Amino acid sequence: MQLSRRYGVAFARLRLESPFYGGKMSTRCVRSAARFAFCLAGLILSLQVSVHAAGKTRTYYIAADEVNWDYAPSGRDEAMGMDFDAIAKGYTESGPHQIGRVNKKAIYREYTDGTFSQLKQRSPDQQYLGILGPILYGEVGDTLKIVFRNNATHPYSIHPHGVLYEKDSEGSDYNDHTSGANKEDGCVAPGATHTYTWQIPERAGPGPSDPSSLFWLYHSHCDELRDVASGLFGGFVVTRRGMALPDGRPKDVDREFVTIFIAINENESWYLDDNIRDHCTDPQGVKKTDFGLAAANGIVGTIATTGFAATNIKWSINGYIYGNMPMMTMKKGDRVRWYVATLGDFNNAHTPHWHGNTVLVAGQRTDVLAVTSAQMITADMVPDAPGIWLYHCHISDHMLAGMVARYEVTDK
Ligand SMILES: [Cu+2]
Repeated sequence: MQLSRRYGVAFARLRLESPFYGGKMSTRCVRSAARFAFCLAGLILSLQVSVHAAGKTRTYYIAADEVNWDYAPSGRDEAMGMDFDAIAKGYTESGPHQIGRVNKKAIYREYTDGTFSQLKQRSPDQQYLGILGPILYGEVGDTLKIVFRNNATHPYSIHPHGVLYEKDSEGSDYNDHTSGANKEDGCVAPGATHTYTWQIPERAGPGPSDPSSLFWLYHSHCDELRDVASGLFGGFVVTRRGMALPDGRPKDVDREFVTIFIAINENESWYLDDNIRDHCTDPQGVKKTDFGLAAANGIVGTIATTGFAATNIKWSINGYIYGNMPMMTMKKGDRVRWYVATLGDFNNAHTPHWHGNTVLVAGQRTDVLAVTSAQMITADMVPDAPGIWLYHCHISDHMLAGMVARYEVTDK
């Protein structure tokens, strides 16, 4: 409104002062010209608003599925290029009082349509996403519609960060004085389906110091601690208005990588007892509270001890430990965008570090980030150093416990 008025006044002034109009016009003429300009500017502005407000509705079909997740599918330490050492064996081998690298979990998986009969396959270059739910995309002005099917045996939900939602689309249940349909989003019963509607207004998009896109987490929030430990988390990218390709990805970026550094605490999982039963050879003898005192190599004071409960925390990136994440590859000179986050209990304060190349975060240069639970950071890299490089948590014992991946920069 204010803008329209300003345009109208400016237009009238232009005509008044313009020699083209002879420099002088009657007051009546000026008034009608101003009115015309005012209306025209108003019309243009309202047209723009309606075009923007329309946006796109992007529909995703996501289920919570129970799977057997393997934290280290190759069965060896790929980061070091060797067999597991004594410490790594604690996290990866099953035994009398060790579950090992395969754990029953619930994860978000994307399907092609509302029948939930066909999984949407991930391309080879997306395999590194591992345990994460599907990465969704939206541009400011869009709406995300999430059709959620709970195929699991516990009630779960999807709670998003950042976006605009009403009470039936929050994915969380607490004393908010709502009732009826507004309660159906928080704990979706096994076998049930719920549709969440998330709008992406300006305040969910990149701020003045952000690059053209940013990252938001989503996760189950029926019983937040246990649901996240069970494996239900993922995220979505929001691109600035006018900066998105048709599929929502930012147009000024060549490669994007989402990495969630997460100590997945299997002791907090809904499936702990299933995993003890299925993988420990002496399930009756398991002491669930045993955190141990020393590491397998005798070092005291780290988190990497031999206790049952300690070996049951998987210090992962996207659900992979000890370099088992499929290689993230990019070319020298690519415009690479990293979305980095963490989630979960008090174990989740991490310092992701790139060897070989540096990143820009909100205009500041670094090669180490600091993230604590549910923080989300966007970092831009233009790699100039070709090679295979370590990408790991810089907290030393997290690294010892397997929080290590690699990325590869190829020469053009
Ligand atoms: Cu860490």
